[in-house]
Amino acid sequence: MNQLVVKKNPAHGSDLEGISRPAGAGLAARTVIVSNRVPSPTEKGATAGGLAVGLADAATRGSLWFGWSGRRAHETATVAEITVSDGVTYATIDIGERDHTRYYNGFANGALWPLFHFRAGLLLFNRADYEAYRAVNKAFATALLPLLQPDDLIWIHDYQLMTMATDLRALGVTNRIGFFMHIPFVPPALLDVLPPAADLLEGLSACDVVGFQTERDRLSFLDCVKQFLHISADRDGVYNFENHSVRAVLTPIGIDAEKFSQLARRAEMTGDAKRLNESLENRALVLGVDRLDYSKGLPQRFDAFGRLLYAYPQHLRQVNFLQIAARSRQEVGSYQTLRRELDRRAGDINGEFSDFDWQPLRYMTHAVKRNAIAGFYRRARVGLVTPLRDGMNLVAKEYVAAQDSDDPGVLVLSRFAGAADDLTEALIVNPFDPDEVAESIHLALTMEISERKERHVALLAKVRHNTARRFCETFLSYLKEAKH
Ligand code: GDG
Repeated sequence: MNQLVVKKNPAHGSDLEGISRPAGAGLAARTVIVSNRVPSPTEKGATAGGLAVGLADAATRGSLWFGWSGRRAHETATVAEITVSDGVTYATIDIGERDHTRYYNGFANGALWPLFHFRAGLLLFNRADYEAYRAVNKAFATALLPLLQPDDLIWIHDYQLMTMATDLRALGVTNRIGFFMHIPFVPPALLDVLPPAADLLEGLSACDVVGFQTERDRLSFLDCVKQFLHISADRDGVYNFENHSVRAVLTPIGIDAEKFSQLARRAEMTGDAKRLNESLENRALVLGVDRLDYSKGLPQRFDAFGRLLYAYPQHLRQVNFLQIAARSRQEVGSYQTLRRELDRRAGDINGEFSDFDWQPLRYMTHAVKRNAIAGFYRRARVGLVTPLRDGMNLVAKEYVAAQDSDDPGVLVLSRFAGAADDLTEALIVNPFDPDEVAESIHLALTMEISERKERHVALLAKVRHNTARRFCETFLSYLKEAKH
């Protein structure tokens, strides 16, 4: 890997231009990706999280990726540090300890995340948190400003940065700005409970293009614009806000399916996947892979597995359920509560059904390497993806891509994951109904190979078609087309 580190950003233009736009890159507009976390150029794929997976293809040579360094400092910085790796420029700022607590743990993950996953009961709002959120969004805009070139396409990602475009416009930025929402969008009745609802919608409306995972999300957003900003969009989702035109588009995210299939084939009988296989001793594997997050429906999933063992005792000793639940956002109280809840339910199930030489449920809270996960998916007869609400859910797509086409496993998928709009040949379930989920796991475990293959062919075609590359190209082409 060719990596160059430049401490602190140089003045506007200057030598940064030379680094970030390699010779031969031509006159095509540069893509500037902005996201809360920037993947480490040296540890690609090491962390659990869908955003980096979906965006890997957008960070082509010559592009700039801007965001938080992952470090907490005394104060939030407004000058970025630059690293160049494989032709991509990474620019990051440190966030102040106090700002981080309020912006990230407070407003973003304590208010926006629960609300946008339809869990108004978990929402914790306070004004100081929102002020810190605004301040960090502004710091992002201020630090990005000197790095911008006139024809850059700025692409902001996700719920942590909903007001950044307002700040960029206030600083005089006239570039095209796009925003992609990785998580669901809520209907007006839910957004209404959030005091700065209109502010957030204005932040998104300062962009030229706003993208969503599903048509339901896109329409909810337009309904909110109508209700809170009193602006109606035309049939193409285009509306006028402060003398410019905004377009709400549907651009579902995907994965690099070919690459992931290869990874799974290679990983299948090596290293960790081999160890897992040996430990299973020919038993069927039911697998869940999620960040440890209440949106993923893990307690309900554990219950459903318990119901399976109770209602279909033929699976006793014949099946193992492995749940990888990589810890995340551990400083937020609701995540600590979830962890305790899962510990308890896992203990209940194993206490009830284990034998001296068989334990039905394996549950781990540390992250596993990406290639090991790919091998695990391939070994699993059932992929259990049952979020209560999810923007897309890339695990569902990875599971499909990882299967052996001659002997594929079966995907059990929540109807409340964005992925269910497309992956209709999965066994679609309501995750709030553990009996239905148990029935579907049973169906998956006993399904004839002909039906498994038929479903898998259809699913794989979709996962291969709607790739991460297609997502990036489609979004950026909307942004390039935007009237300006
Ligand atoms: C957000 C939205 C949307 C999981 N555990 C480990 C690990 N993972 C990887 C998976 C997958 C990714 O993390 C999870 O992606 P998801 O899409 O399922 O979920 P979120 O992280 O919540 O992502 C979501 C996504 O953004 C993209 O727009 O689909 O709806 O919530 O790639 O494989 N990776 C490693 N170790 C783990 O233990 N290495």
